[in-house]
Amino acid sequence: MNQKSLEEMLTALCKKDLSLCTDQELYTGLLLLVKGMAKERAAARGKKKLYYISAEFLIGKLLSNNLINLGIYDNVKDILAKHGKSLSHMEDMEPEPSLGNGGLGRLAACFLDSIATLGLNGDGIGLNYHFGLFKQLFCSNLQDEEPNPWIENTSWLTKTNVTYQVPYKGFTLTSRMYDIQVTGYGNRTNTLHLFDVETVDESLVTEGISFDKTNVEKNLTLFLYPDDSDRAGQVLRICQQYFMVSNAARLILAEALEKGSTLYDLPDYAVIQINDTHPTMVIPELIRLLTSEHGMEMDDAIQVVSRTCAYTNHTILAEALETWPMEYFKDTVPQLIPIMEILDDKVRRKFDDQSVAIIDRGDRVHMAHIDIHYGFSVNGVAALHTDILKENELHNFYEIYPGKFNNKTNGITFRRWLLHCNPQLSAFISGLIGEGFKKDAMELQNLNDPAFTGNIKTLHRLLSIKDSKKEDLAVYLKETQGLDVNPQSIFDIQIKRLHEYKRQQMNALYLIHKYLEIKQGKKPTTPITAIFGAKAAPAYVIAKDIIHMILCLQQIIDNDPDVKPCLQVVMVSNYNVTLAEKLIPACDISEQISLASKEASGTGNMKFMLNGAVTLGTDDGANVEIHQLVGDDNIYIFGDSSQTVIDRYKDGSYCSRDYYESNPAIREAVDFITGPAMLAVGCKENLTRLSNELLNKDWFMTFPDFDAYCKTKEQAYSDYENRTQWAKKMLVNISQAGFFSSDRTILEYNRDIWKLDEE
Ligand code: GFP
Repeated sequence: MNQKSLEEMLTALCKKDLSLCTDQELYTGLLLLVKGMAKERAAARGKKKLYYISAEFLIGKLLSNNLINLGIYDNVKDILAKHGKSLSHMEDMEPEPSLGNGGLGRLAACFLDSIATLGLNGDGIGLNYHFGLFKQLFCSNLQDEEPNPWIENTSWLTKTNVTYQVPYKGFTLTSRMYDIQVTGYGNRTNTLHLFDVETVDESLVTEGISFDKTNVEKNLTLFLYPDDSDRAGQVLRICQQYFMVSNAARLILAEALEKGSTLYDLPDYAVIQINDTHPTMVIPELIRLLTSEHGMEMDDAIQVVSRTCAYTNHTILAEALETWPMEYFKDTVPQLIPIMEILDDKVRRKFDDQSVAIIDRGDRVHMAHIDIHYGFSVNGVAALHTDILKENELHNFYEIYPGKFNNKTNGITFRRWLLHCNPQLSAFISGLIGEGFKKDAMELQNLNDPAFTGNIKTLHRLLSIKDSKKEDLAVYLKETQGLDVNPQSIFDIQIKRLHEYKRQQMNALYLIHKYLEIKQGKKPTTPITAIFGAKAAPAYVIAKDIIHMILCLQQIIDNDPDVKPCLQVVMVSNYNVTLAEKLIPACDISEQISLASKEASGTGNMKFMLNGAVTLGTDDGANVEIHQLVGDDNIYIFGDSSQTVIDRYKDGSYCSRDYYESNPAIREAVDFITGPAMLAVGCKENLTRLSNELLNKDWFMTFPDFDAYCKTKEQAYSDYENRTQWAKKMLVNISQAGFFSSDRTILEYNRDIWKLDEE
């Protein structure tokens, strides 16, 4: 579409001259424009369709991404500029849907983008949480939680006529489907279907994020991951999951029937990707519907469903592999019990091995076991992770079903994580190697050419882009959070969900160590700004204590004129996709320091490398593959190997106190947590609890890696001083990032699992 007709359309939608419109009116006009254009590309082509079911879709703001994918971003920007308006103001107005928690949900969003971009027939299915996860605030150096409303009168959601009856014990809920369009980059539009219940009552939420957890009709879709530390919370989660999959199952069957399926041939019409175990109940629910509503024999239904469903595992952490007491299902969705018992019975007859049972001796249902027995594919999300699944965590299953297991190393969409968040870098790359990388990310490899990596001018241009992104971030943090950061310092960034295995606490211990060194006069050559962004699950006490420690440290350093000029600690509040889009392009050092074997993949690591940050990390998750691609010289790897860690867990020999006793640096840092400086700004109970946790448990083994971490980090800081050499590392990282495009990942899913027609 040409500029003139675009302008006319926008003017018609805004109903007045663009220069007379408020930003809000323009935002609404643009939203309607995009929705209209996206609709024209919607097409239900192809017999077979993928249904990607996920509890989370961390889609981020949609306006700019859609404009880019529709190919009109620059045109719209120019049209607005002509009328004295700025597109970035409209971007700022958009509320960010908070429909995800971390990497799991962001991966789902990247996948939707790539599925549409590759012209594949595939939709997402999830829930329409009114208040999303939660909004994070800091108060007295502690995390506070508030609802995060994001749905506005005119929003990306479109109300549909699709409704179903979802049965629970003692009551039935009427659902409603809302759609969000997913525009592919220069390709078709798919859909994200979000189910909701019309009886939801937002006024139920009173203090913070607390609400009556027992009133399912009114609370079902209020929050993503409501607190499940008690029975009511756990039952609510089962109700949410069942709502998601019961609606999904009905939609999938209806669409297949409409296209002429007999349902015995369902696998020719539908493939379901179960994203982590939250959607697992789709298996028994589909079997239930096929047998009770469509007259299919039980064995046939089990066969059909098993050939339709595939499962992705995202973690080896036992606590994250869901198991639910059978009793909870009896109290909520008793209609599934006979099916689950049959599924369990079939497994028992075949395998005399408790470890692969669906219902264990304690009457708990192992959700992942349902997926593995009754799905046709089981995949991990990075090479190391899949190996660990095969060799350790799911070894007994791998022995039974070796052919089901496969790896799909995660990826990220370059539309959002390069073109949108870093147009300057994107233009720089285009200037060197042309535009081809935008469609085929592997073309980035052309950057790894001595003509570029050996060219001082090119390298210095790259550095100046990084500098400008750091300036932008500094301005943004000041404006939005009142934070002062020095753009001339090294930006060392760790942004991800707060979890002990991700080891934000190890980073904080290093910072204490560094603080103490500076106090003794050992100052870094270039000032350092350590930036954190992380939400802690509301009921995860130690995670909140870690946030408390970081915030206290931030305050201590802020008030210390000796240290502040050379070291700053900054924790941004309410870390979300929008903040990530600002932080990632500005990063020098990307912290990926999980305990080896524990981070299934990581995807932040990929976003950072794509934007020219250098990774400081353990040989874990996708870091392993990044390491292989960029080589030893362009990454900082430290710490125990995954095998060492696995062995150490097995032999149970780890004793954190031994390290504390024998390592003065560790002792000093740990003692500081409960020392006078911290107690002056922090809360004794939290700090003592955290210190005790480290001293008596340290389940994620920060102490054994501590020395190596400090040493490697110092090396990275020292290498940073040679700006040209550093720029070369940056460029090599960018050049090797192509493998981590989610387009590659999705092509592999399609080749090996989904087998949809490509358009
Ligand atoms: C989880 C895993 C990550 C993985 C993502 C996507 O993310 O290692 O990259 O899923 O597969 F832990 P989080 O939700 O923990 O961020």
